[in-house]
Amino acid sequence: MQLFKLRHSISVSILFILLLCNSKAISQYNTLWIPDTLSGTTFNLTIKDTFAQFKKGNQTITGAINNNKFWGPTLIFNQGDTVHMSVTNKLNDSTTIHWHGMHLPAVMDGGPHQVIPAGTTWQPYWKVVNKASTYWYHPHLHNMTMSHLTKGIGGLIIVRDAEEAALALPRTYGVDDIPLVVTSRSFDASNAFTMTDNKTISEYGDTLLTNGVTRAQISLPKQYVRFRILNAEIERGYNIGFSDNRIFYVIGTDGGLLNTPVALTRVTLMVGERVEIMVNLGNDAVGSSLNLMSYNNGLAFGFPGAEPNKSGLNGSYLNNLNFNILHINVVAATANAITSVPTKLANNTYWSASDATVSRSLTVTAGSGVGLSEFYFDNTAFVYNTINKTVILNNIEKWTITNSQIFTHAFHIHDVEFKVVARNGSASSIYSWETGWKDVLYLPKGESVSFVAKFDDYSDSIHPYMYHCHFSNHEDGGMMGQFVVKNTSSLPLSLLSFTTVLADKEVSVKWTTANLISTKSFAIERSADGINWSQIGTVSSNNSASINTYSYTDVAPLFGINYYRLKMVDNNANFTYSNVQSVETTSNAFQFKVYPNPAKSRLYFNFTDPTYEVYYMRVVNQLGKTIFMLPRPQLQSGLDISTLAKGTYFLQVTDEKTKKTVTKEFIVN
Ligand SMILES: [Cu+2]
Repeated sequence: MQLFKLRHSISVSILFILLLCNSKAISQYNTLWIPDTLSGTTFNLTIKDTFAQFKKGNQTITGAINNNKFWGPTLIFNQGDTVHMSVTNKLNDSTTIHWHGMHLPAVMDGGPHQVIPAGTTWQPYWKVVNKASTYWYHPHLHNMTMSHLTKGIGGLIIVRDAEEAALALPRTYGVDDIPLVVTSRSFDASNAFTMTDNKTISEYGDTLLTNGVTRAQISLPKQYVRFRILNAEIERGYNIGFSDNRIFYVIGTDGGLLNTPVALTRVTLMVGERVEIMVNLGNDAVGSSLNLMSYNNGLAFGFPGAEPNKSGLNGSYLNNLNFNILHINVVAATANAITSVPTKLANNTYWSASDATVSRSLTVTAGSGVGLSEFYFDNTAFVYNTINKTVILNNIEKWTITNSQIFTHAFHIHDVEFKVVARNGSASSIYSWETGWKDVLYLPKGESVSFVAKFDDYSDSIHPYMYHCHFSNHEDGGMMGQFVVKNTSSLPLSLLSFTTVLADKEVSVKWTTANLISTKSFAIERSADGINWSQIGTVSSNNSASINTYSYTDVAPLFGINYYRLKMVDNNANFTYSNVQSVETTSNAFQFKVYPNPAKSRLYFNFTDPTYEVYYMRVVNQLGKTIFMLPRPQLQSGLDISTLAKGTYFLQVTDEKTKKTVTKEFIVN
């Protein structure tokens, strides 16, 4: 009995000690959050304000996508698919979502010009032509980028393709293929994120967040594992390695797999850059642990985050420190574990400096010093309506960016993946890990870096692409420029207007051209999805320079959205496409007139079908602000608009049956 009691009390004590150890482990590390994934070809993203518990006490106001508390889902794209995005902005601010690294038309790019006003949905789409790699999406509204990124808005994109799928690589998301989004934040006394906008607070956070988790840990199997690491910082650079200095293998960079893996013990990762690495845990004992670290201690001034000061201007607790990114606990191997790194990964053929037919240079210069304007390109701050460069479609260009300023930058260009061809003029000086496709480059102080890219597939003389420093404080401060890709082989041709006329499905297509001396004919093409096109008719030009407006009437086969474009064929059988426009055909039941227009106090509705009921109605002002939201409105005695100020408004009327929305303009006088 005594013995039993003693044993019992010992076992209770051991249990108590175990619990203590366990609770210590819990308090020391938090489980790494693995973002949920969305796949397929239709992606719904809702950007919203929310809150997350990072610290004891108050929750922190954050921004996130869908049901997350910070950051967003990982989008899985398959090369060759056409992806349709539906991005709803439920913030109180306008924002944009840029598809970082994606090769797509400029109007789909989500740069500063593709504004998504609060309360609206933006629906870009494109065919995925990028190689398998890790990309990301993030806000890009000029002057708001740092603010919206700081909130936590963004997400990863994983592109898969046949070349990558054929390799024996770790590919089980969250098990042996781990996404790591590294950034840092500072918190004020009430646990709100603090952010630089007056240069008194650091751009560098004091607290590291790995996938939005402080002191993150993960259990990983005893085998080769893959990390897809994104530097999602505002400004800090990382010098990544493992706590026992073990070798790891870089298998991919921003725009795809390397041709062969590169063995390293450290890799630099600037803001916006991604790196895919493989590391062997096969020789680690189950139950052992190690850390993925950033070795920022002792780095020379100029590397972002190497500053010695822990507070004040550019100060941060993490500055010039070696710090943990992820605590790794080794557990048993999985079935079908990957036990080696392929010796051959990809068959990329890269551009070399001699392929370029155009050379450009950009120089990092000092900014005005006012506010965030610390640095510019070529002494010129970003101006929303100024196109800084014009690139001719299909040009292969060499760009050299020279940084003779006192600080490092991260240069990013939209539209293309490029090949770094020289550092300080020397091809042999490029880093071993940057031999593959890139869209961000590390631009240390006092260096120049050259890259070569081909600007193919997409031209648009109106909508520009951006190039900028990816430090969002520098970018917001004006360290950004924009370029258009122009197709000079085609004559200007644009679709003017579309109207549904007469019957339900009758569409009038009108277009205009510059003088069409050499043009023979136009083919009119229609598509139900904007992707697959068929010719529906032709119109011949009379070759008269004086007539440049044409029209064609089509009867669409379906109610709903129809897409139209023109194919212009010249006398040499060269052809070019116009811009694409859409027109919505609606059922008769949904046809209605609004009167009087202009109106003063009451607006009346005349539906073709008098028994028709509206599902939802919104009245929106010219700035896109919703004034009235009217679910299933009773409209027999009209709509009271007496509270509206004089001006132009839009009625957005949603059909009960199809849930499609028609917008009509009206004026209050
Ligand atoms: Cu910069």
